[in-house]
Amino acid sequence: MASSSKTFYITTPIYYVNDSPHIGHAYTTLACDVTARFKRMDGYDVFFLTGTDEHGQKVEKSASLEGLDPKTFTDRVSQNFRDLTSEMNYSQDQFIRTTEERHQRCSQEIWKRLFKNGHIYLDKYAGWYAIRDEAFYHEKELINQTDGRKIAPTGAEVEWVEEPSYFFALSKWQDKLLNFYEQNPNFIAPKSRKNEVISFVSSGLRDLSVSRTSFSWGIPVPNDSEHIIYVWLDALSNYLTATGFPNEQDKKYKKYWPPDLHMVGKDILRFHAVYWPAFLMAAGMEPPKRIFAHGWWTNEGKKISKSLGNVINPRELRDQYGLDQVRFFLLREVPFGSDGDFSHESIVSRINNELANDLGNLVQRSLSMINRYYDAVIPEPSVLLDADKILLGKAGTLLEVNRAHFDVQAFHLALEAIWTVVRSANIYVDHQAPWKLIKENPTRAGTTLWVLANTIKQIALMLKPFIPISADKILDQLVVPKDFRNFTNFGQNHTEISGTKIPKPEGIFPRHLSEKDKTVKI
Ligand code: ME8
Repeated sequence: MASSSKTFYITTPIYYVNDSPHIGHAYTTLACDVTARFKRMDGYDVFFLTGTDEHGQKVEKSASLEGLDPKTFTDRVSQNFRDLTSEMNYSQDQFIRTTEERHQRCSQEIWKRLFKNGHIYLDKYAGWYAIRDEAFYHEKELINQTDGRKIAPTGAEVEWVEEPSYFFALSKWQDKLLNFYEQNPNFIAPKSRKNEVISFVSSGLRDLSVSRTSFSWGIPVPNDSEHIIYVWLDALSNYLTATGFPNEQDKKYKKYWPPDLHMVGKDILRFHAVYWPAFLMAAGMEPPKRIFAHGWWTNEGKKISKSLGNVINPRELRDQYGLDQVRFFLLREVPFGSDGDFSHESIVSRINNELANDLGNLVQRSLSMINRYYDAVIPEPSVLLDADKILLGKAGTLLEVNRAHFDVQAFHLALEAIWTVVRSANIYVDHQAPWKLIKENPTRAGTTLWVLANTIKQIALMLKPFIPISADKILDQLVVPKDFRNFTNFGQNHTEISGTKIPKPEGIFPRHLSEKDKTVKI
């Protein structure tokens, strides 16, 4: 596609390499991938970034538990996250690692700017720290356990830390942040999360410890090698590193900064919506445009955790159900932003009812009729009746409708909008009954099959960001040229499809036998 003046910079969190990727990581990156693909098809010049967060005490500890030095350990685990990107068919433009040299330069430059602008001072930290969250907690935030232990509100263990530390003067940013949220009402989404952030900031901000001295796996503080930069300041700056910063002449930096969307889970919203804009404003830089904090997946009603042994490996899920089936399920099942529960029963039901029955049957029966009655050539339309116009109209407006849904990350609504058309198309087939018309009124039968071919094409185009491989198979069956698989002229060129000779249709979404079905069979 020609180069575009519309740019879109989207990021995933960079994942800690203390552990293997699981469904939660796959979910966030999937949401970004679907957005990046949608925007590209819609003519945007997209920069989609993902990667790994490799410094800090948590990673250092995991490496030592494995008996490895942190570098060897992070090389290995980071590769698992990189592998996930191909296993899940993500289309990132860059995969960043915080152990790269360019990132050290970027992170240190931000530090220098904060220091030069008078926002960092040296003091001593004495307080609680949760290694699992890599976060400092105030005594009053902690929950007392019956056994006398204290835990963070996230459930993480905390430990008492006392060490020399540099501080970022976050307390000075309270009013500026509140003002920023007011001026930029779409900065934090969904709304409930935005309210949480505003109430957190309104209740008063304490200065933030931004360096550590009790371990060494991190980026050295410029001019004080006793300290390493706090892992969250290090990690957040990855979004700048990837654009070529500190080279402000870098084409990427000029083109893409500030990011259009940081996609995160609700657990790390505070870091992105409070600390990050404060760091950036203090360094004299533009904050991102939007942070979306999505909800949390549980597994069959239980929190996903290694200790419970119920971690869902995305690769295994893909092998069991199919890649696009998993991609579809994750964004279809749960309103994006809310928490969701994974269950085998629900994925099987989505696959069978919606992919195999609704969509699969629509494609299969429509194309089979073209194959059988029209020698596999998509027929010419004749006069369009109301029913034809209504269906084509519904399909043709999908782009406008879904642009609006994508603008607010309502992926579930985008899929629902597509499914409304899929269901309408199935009702149309049943009502029009082309298999009867072919005997009574062949011209009319041809028109209905042409309407269906067009509708299926629009459906497949709209589904392409979500289920790229399957949507391409549908578009292959309609012989839509690769160059036309985007949103240019969406819903307009209805007639160009007639006269196309199509291949013999093949099923795309096999039904999946549920455990119940399997039991019945035996
Ligand atoms: O927090 N449900 O990395 P992390 C949904 N390195 N999403 C989940 C999930 C679940 N059960 N579990 C994890 C970090 N996630 C930092 C980020 S960014 C500058 C630094 C997803 O490996 C979700 O996106 O702990 C969450 O925010 C992220 O993984 C946390 O990944």
